[in-house]
Amino acid sequence: MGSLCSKGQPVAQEEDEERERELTRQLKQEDRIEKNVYKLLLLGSGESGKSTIFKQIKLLYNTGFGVEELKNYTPVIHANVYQAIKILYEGCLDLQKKDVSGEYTMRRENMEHGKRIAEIGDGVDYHPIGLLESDLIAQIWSDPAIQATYRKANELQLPDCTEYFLSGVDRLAKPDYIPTEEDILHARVRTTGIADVVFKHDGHTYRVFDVGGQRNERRKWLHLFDGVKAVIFCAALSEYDQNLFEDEGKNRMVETMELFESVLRHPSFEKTSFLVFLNKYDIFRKKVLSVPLNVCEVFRDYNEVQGDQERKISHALQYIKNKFDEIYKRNTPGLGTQRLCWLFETTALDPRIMKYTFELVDKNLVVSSISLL
Ligand SMILES: Nc1nc2c(ncn2[C@@H]2O[C@H](COP(=O)(O)OP(=O)(O)OP(=O)(O)O)[C@@H](O)[C@H]2O)c(=O)[nH]1
Ligand SMILES: [Mg+2]
Repeated sequence: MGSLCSKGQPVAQEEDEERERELTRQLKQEDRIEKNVYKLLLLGSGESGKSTIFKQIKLLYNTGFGVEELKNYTPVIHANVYQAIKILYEGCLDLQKKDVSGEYTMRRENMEHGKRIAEIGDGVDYHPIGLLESDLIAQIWSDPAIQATYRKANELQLPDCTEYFLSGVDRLAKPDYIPTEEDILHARVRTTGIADVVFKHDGHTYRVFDVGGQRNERRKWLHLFDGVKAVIFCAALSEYDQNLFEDEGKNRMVETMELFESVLRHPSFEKTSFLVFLNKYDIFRKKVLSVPLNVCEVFRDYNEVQGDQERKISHALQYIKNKFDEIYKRNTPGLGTQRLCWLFETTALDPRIMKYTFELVDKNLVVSSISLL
């Protein structure tokens, strides 16, 4: 699947490098002209939510999505559904092999439906989900063995949009289906290029760049490192019990913290402020009540606090915030004189939370421009 560029158009892989070169040329020119534009970079590892935040910016402060752009997302959403059901089906078959309890034994008809849907999803050409497919998918999804497999989602590289799309698959299969803004925020497309959007807020002009976060994408980031006002570093709070898509032996939170450290140390960012978006707070709130933080190797010293759910959640969140703060301080010589860092817990899917967060970002950046002069 290709990436989405600033105008929301798919970009073929082979066009990437030429576009990168062109973008670098353009940026060099524009940097000279755009002295009054705040340049912000969205950085972070894969699936941390950068593109979702980018989409929220387009929705809140830019032109949003026209009907044609919304429609362009239908194949992406259908592909997300095929991918999710295939991962669940194959994951369930694997679990069944090692299981004697019968928990992972699908109903016989769903074994056949699963095979059929996985084959359709593997096809080279786009096969829209029609009423027939949606019926089969809904049956597979409701199978108790598939639901049991879903509870092991952290081991399966399942996209976070799985439940949202699979539990309402009949809606996506209607012939007159047009994706909603909420659908688009949930849709998962791995970014493979660079995208940008310009917007004005409170008298300031911002230019925000979105990049791909998986390892093989990160070499492209360097093109953007000059003249950056602030880095929005995204880290998914919920990834502490998951391993990387591109390296199944590496914990995602460990990777994110190492990445944060290396970005902080980059000489281009000596005077660049950092806005750390601790994202997927909605998933984290539920997860942390059943999966202890100390399953993650960098959180081994975490001791859960006693008390009600809210207390447990806020205690765990504060612990992670402290970890990021420590990394920032450890890698910032002359603390408070050259750059600043703010931490926010975010849910990129929620427009209200994002609007509130962007207001704070705006205020902090303006204040820091004055105080760091
Ligand atoms: N529940 C939940 N899902 C989120 C949140 N933020 C992002 N997602 C979902 O997580 C998936 C990945 O998000 P992306 O925005 O594509 O991640 P990315 O950082 O751009 O990933 P790369 O392009 O690979 O670097 C999408 O399906 C999003 O809808 C969040 O706060 N909560
Ligand atoms: Mg992305």
